[in-house]
Amino acid sequence: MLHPTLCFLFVSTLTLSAQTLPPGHDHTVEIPGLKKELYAGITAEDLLRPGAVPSSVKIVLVATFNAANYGMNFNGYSHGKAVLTVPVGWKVDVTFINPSPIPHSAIICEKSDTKKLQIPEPYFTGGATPKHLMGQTMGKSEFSFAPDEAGEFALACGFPSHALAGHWLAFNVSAEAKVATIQFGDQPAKEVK
Ligand SMILES: [Cu+2]
Repeated sequence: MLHPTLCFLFVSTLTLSAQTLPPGHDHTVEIPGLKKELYAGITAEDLLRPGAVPSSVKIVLVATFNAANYGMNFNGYSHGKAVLTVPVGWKVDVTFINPSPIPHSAIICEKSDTKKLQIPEPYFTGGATPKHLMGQTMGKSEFSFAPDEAGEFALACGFPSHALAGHWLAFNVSAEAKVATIQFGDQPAKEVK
């Protein structure tokens, strides 16, 4: 396993070299070595779907979905630019997929935790992929949690420094909401059905 400091240096180097590219270039570059069959047919809309039973949702998070944010995205979104909202007490089933050879993971944390270099524990019990600090490459895992507290949270990559680099989506747990909604970028939030 790479030492966390080395990982951070590696990411910093990646970011620095990417910054020298012309604007917009990062969205067109192919990330090399992706195992594409792992996420064939999955779209951004699969970020949030109704669950199999009432009062539940199904989330599919694909890390390195495309080259946005140098691959540090979920289904193409980073820096909290997709906002998932679920009513408090609902059950959340997450499928995490990382088709790339660069390790990533997923963890539910407080929104403010995305400013930390490391996120040690999920905020809600069960809310992380196995060994989220080490991450996973070219694979898939599942986890579930039941948020019993309203607030502003994030579904973040738990690999050291990635959340800090923008590898996270906003996840709101609402005491007022009666349905689950998703908001992509500047578009209005819409109910998932
Ligand atoms: Cu990551």
